[in-house]
Amino acid sequence: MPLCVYRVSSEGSVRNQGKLGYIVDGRVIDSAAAGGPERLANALELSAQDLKTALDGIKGADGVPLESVELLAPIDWQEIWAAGVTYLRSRDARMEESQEKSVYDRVYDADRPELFLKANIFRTSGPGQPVGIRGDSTWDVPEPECVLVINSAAEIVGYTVGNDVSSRSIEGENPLYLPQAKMFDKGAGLGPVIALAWEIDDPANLPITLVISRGGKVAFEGKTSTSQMHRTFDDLVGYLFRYQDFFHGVFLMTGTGIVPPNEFTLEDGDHVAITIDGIGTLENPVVRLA
Ligand code: DO4
Ligand code: MG
Repeated sequence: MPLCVYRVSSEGSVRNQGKLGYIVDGRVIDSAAAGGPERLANALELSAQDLKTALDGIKGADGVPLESVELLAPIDWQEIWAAGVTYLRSRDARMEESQEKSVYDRVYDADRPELFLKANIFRTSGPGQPVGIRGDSTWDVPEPECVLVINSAAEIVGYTVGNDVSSRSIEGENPLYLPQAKMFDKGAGLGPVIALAWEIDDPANLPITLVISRGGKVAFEGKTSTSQMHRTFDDLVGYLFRYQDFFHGVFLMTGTGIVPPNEFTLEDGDHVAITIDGIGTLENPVVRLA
């Protein structure tokens, strides 16, 4: 029974008119109307136990069929942060693309992880909405990542699917260009829903698949699992919350373990599907930003 952010018609803005929904047996319950948390931010201000209690209290309320709503990126006031080089495959790919190989090798083995600010709601695409590739980049990839949904008390209360769309040509030229390789309009994909932490049996063992289609044919397909991560989720959360608070909660992309071969780059019109077992599939078309 996951959480979602949704709208019931095409009226209103995709970015700020989303309601918090609780999906029970194929119905979407309007959390605010049913007496639950009004927005995602309010849900993430609660402890995990209080959120569970609040959702238990509304699960019998009336809802509308899931097919009748438009799912939006499941985010409101939170920042999206990201961890890098948490899988061996990511370390190897960065060392191949970069002129500064040792920074990736060193961070893979260091105690302190690589953490960077990735996006907010205004740069994030929900299910079915286009993700962007930069007009000034020549080598672009999707990065399929398990995303932690963390409350203000640093508890992991949910998981969603993320796409850390990245420019390999810009990051490869100089690691100091990382913010430009990572942050741009439509540069993050998120959704389709937030699976609640207490409903996921083994988050450290979730299969992740990526399928990129071009002209109706599969152009690349890859698989990994969160079991291949070189760090634990708790370790990443611990570092993220060092010396900073997230009053409305925060998202953390946990790094990619799937990187297409070096000759592959995303193109305008591609279709990206990322599946994490137990959470869902996030699908987005790709658009080259003008
Ligand atoms: O070091 C650059 C970013 C790495 C990254 O985003 C990842 O490993 O997923
Ligand atoms: Mg990444």
